[in-house]
Amino acid sequence: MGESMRFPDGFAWGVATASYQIEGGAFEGGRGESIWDRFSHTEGNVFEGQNGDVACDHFHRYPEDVALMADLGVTHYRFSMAWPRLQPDGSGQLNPAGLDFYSRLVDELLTNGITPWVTLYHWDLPQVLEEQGGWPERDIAYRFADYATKVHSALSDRIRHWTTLNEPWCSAFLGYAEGRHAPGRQDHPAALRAAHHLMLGHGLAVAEMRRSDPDADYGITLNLFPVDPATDSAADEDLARRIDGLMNRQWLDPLLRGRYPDDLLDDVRPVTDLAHIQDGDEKTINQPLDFLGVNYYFRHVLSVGEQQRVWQPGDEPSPWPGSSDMISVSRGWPTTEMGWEIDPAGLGEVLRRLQRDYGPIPLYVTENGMACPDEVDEDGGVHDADRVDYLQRHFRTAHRAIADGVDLRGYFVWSLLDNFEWALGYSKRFGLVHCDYETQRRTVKDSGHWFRAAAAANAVEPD
Ligand code: GBH
Repeated sequence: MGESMRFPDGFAWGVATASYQIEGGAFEGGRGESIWDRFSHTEGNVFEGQNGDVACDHFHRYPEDVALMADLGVTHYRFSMAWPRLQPDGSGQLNPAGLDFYSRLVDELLTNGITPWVTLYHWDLPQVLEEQGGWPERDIAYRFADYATKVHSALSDRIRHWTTLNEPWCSAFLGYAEGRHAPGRQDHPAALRAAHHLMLGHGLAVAEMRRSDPDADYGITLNLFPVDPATDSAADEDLARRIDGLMNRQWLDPLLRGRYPDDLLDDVRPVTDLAHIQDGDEKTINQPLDFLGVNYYFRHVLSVGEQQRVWQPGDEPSPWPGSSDMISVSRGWPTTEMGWEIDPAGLGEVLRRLQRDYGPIPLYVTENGMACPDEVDEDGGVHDADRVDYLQRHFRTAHRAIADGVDLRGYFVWSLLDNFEWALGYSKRFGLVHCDYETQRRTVKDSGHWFRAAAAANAVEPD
């Protein structure tokens, strides 16, 4: 074994979670209903009819969970706030009990020397706002900015890292196009409007938060993918361009260059007249950012299915407006339990591309991790060797990217705990820590012990 691969001083060794996936306490502290409550309580949407009513009961057990993080040597904790806990009716003054929960959590983190890294929106929209039209309606961008600004002014004395949105692609296209996520709508024009209003809400929120506190850090988290054509046929190459537009450039270009890509707008014109993009919106979206968060899981290798088919109402739901002919090709590589091919090199490609095409901007991996069928062993441990190997390989890739000059400042593993994996319920386990949902007992997995050693050394072993 060669010399260990050390990360730069101050590198953030983080773990990530999201409110609906871990909190539970769904009916406590005056919390309002979210679209995920409604969706998961509606039959047929989630694996075995499961929901986040209790989840990991983090709402009550947060001191134990913060102690676990401290024990693992976590330096930064990325978590999200449930909008309906803070604004049960989607507007107005903040709910004191909701605010109190997050305030206590933040104090607990700070007492343990862990930096809070907040996401304002990780998919749990107040149901009342969905009933007013949800993200496809322009007014919601202003509602989001109002919510963000109020939470920010209440907590920015202690929270210095603010992320507006997690993965707007999922909110817009799984929520409103494919319908596999809440609110479960299947309407391509609406999904494209949702995408724009998410971006607009981000821009409005960052502008207002920065005006009131210029010294804190503001950013956003995107799920980004390398997108490769399966063959060098012109049709596959064109498909890869279109999916790269929808998946990656739809967000990166307005955020960091102040303009939607022309080719993306051309691609979606058969589905929408684009009237929802008003003069000045792109400028609003193009706020200076202090960091960009990258969630990386796998690569898309794509081939055209049917000939250049444009989605029509009544067609099978696809999350790709204007590009419903896409087929994801398997290369036969080993996969995670999600069926995702394990491809650490793809992380390096995403990071280098950001640096090259959109930099300079400080980058953080805000999610990366692996689902495994973990069980507590007779010896009391959880022996997730595959996850240890997965994390090691991805961290090495990150280290090589830094050596090549990529400004990567930290890495948050998804996830601290096994949790509610959206439409897949509790059937997929991503945690460094195992959660027994009957007893709420937490057990640190081998990957958690690996993380502790790596964080303490600020280094990983080379291959
Ligand atoms: C990220 O989403 C999320 O930020 C995080 O909340 C999630 O737990 C994690 O990755 C792992 O998936 O619900 O049937 O569509 C990435 C997008 C969303 C894709 C959930 C897989 C599960 C299958 N993921 N989805 S389904």
